Amino acid sequence: MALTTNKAVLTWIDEMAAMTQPDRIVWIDGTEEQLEALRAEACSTGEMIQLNQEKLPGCYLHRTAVNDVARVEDRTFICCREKENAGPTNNWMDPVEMYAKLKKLYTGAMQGRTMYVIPYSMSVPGSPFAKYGIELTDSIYVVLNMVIMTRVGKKVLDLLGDSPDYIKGLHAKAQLDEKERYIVHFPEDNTIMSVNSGYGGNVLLGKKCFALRIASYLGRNEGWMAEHMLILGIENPQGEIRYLSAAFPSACGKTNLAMLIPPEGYRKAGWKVWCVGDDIAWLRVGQDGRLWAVNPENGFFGVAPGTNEKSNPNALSTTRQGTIFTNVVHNLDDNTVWWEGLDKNPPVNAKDWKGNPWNGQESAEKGAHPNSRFTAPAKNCPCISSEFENPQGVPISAIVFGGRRAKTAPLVYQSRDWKHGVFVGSTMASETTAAAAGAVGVVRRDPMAMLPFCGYNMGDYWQHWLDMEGKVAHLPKIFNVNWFRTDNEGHFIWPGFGDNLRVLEWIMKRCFDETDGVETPIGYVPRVDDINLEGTDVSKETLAGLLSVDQALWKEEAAGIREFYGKFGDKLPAELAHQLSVLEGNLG
Ligand code: OXD
Ligand code: MN
Repeated sequence: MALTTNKAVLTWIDEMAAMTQPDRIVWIDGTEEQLEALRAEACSTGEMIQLNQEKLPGCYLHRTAVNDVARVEDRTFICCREKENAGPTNNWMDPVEMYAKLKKLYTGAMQGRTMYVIPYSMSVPGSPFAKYGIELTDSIYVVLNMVIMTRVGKKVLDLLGDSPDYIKGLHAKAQLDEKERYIVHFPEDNTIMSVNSGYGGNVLLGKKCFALRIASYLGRNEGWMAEHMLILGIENPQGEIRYLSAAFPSACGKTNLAMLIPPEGYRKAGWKVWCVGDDIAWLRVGQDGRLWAVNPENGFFGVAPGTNEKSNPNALSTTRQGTIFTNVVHNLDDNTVWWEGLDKNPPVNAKDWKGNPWNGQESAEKGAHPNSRFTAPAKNCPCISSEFENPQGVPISAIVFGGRRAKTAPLVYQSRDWKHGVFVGSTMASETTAAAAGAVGVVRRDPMAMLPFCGYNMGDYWQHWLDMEGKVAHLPKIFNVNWFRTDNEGHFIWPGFGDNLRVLEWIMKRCFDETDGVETPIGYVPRVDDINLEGTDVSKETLAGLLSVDQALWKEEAAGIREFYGKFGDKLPAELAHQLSVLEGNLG
């Protein structure tokens, strides 16, 4: 039974059903009874495995196909009418051609299957930030993940009413054929189409596809921003909470930073860190002229390997109930899960992420896929912010960019002003990781960590960032951090994790004019005495090294930026070309 009388919705679903030819159509109303029945069905077919309900209540395990374990950037398209509007960093195809190609792949793709209709909201339904979507999928796994990651149910359709203003998403697993796998966005049609994949980032259409690619396009047209950013609140001993948002390329420890536990000395003094979001921020200008942010998601789709009691106890405890694990190790002895970096006791009697027998004490092969994931409800997180559901969001004082740079970038520096900050964000670079398919360990530029997620020409996106300056009366200050500088043996110099709060403390003080900075050719760095090192093994000399700016390396960096900017031709904002010349000038 359809849960709405909205003509635009019903007509679209009829068309999609005529093409994909499912045996039945099921509307997801969001009730627990319906979800429980779906979980049981998924377990009966082997699509999911129910885990030990005493140790992990409400938790399940899923394995994807072995050829389908990560986002596929080379199969991801932005299909707007003009190629130029997708820009040099996106794959593009003419929409007419792409629709025709997809039609062939979707025709009959749901025969013998059920089409689930998932009405969902990104952000709190009914809030000023909220945007609605409907995802059609033939995967129960997708339904159950979307229920964790977004706000799903009939209420969304009630709020949508008769409006045609929603994002259409169609997902079909088809044959999981990697050569015919497409993740396609039609920003001008509010449409997302995903076929031949079952992996989260490609199929949970509310996340990267909607909340970043489509939303970034909407944000530009409507005067707001959709960013690949965590949001956190830092509470000082006086009980004042200040918020920042931070962009890092995939798998740079964003979830860890978002759930940071202060070092002991800080905890004792009364510092607390509150997580508002770990991956995506939507930012709007508030009535008070500040920039306000919400996390449009409702859960965390985090990388499992490396998550442990030390690196991220909050994330670990978040995954202890109501969580779906994907591609981790299944411990057959007690029907729980394990992954590399969880602890030093890999199970002996287990199955690896492919479902093959695996003995963690003996096997040379990894048991969990490096990009194995947990999908966990945000409300489980011990440090979830009391403002998580605030429909107005939180006011942002600092925007932080970062990446993995072994040598070039100092531990932290502050941009001179907004324009320079946009330049800093546009030149971000990092090493690739396992979150995206392809080579690991290669340095690539990833402006604002949005390279794979910007739904339009990146040059126009930078201009949009620059234009925000005129819209926000009280602009956040912009910083860059690098937790990953290494010594000559390749060891990380900065302890990272909770100790990153020492750097965030400086950042917040700068935002409130409570401390000074030292000017360098690339921006302001802290005075060595202004980063609290008490309780660390880091000496002042080491810190001085971490804060140093190597002119020769930065000349190389500037040359790299010039080359990168060259790709954007006329779309490169003049202001950014100017900022690059200023940097070159400063370097002498
Ligand atoms: C992710 C990513 O969040 O790849 O999954 O950025
Ligand atoms: Mn991400």
